[in-house]
Amino acid sequence: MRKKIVAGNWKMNLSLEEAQSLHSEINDALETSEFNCEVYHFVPSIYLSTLLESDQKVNVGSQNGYPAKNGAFTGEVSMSQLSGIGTKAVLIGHSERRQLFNESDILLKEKVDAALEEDLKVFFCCGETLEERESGQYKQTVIKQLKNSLFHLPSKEFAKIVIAYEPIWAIGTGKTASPEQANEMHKSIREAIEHAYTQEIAQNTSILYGGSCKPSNATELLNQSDIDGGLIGGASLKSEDFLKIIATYN
Ligand code: 3PY
Repeated sequence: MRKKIVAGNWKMNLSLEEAQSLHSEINDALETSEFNCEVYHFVPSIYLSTLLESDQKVNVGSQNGYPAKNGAFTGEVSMSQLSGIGTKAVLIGHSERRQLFNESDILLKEKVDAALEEDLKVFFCCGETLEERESGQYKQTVIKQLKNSLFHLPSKEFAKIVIAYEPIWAIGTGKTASPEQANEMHKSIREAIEHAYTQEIAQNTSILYGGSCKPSNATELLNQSDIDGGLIGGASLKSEDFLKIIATYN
């Protein structure tokens, strides 16, 4: 049985005080309620150490990491530094990293390898632009991202990956993929995994949906047959909204 996962991507938001209080509100609420999924907060890296100290029900992960262990890479934080302070997981390939920071499939492949070497749980993001969706090339685009950065992994390593499908046209735009559009892509991703690996691995891989997922659309999206959870942007910044989304899996 694959795991259900609800993960908040805070992006570059919140003061330290706000971050601490949001993290502990979610932890406290989960202490006393039933929930049937793993929960993650992907936080700005300067808050990792502080939040890792109170890492209880909510796992704390980084939004990025650099593949080299150390060296002259001003401003970067390495996967080995992340794991050295107890970070559990890392987001790799979010569309904002691909688009705003020109991260290529080759760099993302190096990041995946470095993160796995450090035993970090990899949440690998993929997704197509509006242009690619409208041209009908959306499945090919996403499968190519997986082939280029993930499918070189041996089965044992690939089995540790969580995939997050985030159509770029649904990020920060208020637009959401319909449950059918999202599930169709998730099915294609699962088929591609089966093709590259085995049916068992494909069936065990958690594939999350991301892109303007909020309480009002979470129930329908997250209950689709091939959707195993959500990577939540704006709605993860409000404890009430994030808890409602987590409650989808009660
Ligand atoms: C969004 O929902 O906007 C996201 O980018 C989640 O990662």
